[in-house]
Amino acid sequence: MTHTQISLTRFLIEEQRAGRINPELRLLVEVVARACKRISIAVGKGALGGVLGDAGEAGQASINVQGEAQKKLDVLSNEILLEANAWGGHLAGLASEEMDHSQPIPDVYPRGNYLLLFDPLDGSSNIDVNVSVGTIFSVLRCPEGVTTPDDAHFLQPGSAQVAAGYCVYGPQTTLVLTVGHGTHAFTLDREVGSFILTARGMRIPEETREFAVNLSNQRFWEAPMQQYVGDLLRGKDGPRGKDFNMRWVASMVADVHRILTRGGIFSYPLDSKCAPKGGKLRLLYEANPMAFLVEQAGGAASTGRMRMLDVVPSGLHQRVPVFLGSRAEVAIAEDYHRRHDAARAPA
Ligand code: P6P
Repeated sequence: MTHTQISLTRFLIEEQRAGRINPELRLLVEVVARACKRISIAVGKGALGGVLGDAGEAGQASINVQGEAQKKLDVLSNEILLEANAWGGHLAGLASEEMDHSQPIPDVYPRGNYLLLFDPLDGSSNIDVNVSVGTIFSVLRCPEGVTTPDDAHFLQPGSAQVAAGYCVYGPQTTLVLTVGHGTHAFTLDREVGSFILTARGMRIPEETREFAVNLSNQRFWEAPMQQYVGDLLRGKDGPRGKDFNMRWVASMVADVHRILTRGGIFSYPLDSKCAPKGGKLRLLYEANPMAFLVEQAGGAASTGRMRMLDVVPSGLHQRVPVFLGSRAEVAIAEDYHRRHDAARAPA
């Protein structure tokens, strides 16, 4: 690390010195970052580490609360985050995509003022084919006077988050973080073992020519989504008057990182398959942290019909439709939904 490089530790100390975070939140972020380094090492070993493939014994798949087959790395990543966060005294409780219910910090350790929620390894279906995956996390305050938090205490709107971030395990291992004062990226220097500040104050371009959606679901989408994407595909011959490019990694962390870096719009909308569950992506530990990061970078995040960070959660594993990215493009997607709903509203 050269003298001009700023480590995550120095960045957090300077945020604390500026009064933007307190020592407990600084410790929380450092602990999560250290856990992400361990996950990065495990992910990077792949087949050599015996960590690929599905979890479970003797051919019996291990199914999580989402009804999804767990990968070995899903389970390992979850265990790494649980162990790393148990003893520090910064958390009162935590919740994970991989656990049915939230967990208070064990009685043997002191409890702190924060709640941590995470998807320990998002996009895990990509692991076995060596495509980028990532860890997503969200930090809330534990409600005043609550010493043993339960699921209900985690049901806070995304606007209540005090910090959020993800770590993308790709060609680089990069931690992207907000504590409510901009969105910043830190790239792991594997030789030193430190995250180094490589982008301070990321900004998403207002406009874009790039959209990210799983087009194979097109026939299942709601009408406004079909029309919105249909107009994107018509390009300069259609009402948008310009051609668009498409990307779909099927790993939210990788798609969002691209959008934070060069703009775009990401969408996992309602479709007739996932609508009964409310959507595909989870509100508390996928959509909300990504929405916080994106808004802090000048972008927008929405369900298609309302600001994501205003959604009042009704369940720990609640799912929502997601539109996020370049602010002007998200507004256009919302307008397709608004016009559709208005045309069908009772006179
Ligand atoms: P599909 C990964 O499983 C995930 O939760 C997100 O990371 C990703 O954006 C989405 O699901 C991919 O879904 O239906 O394209 O496989």
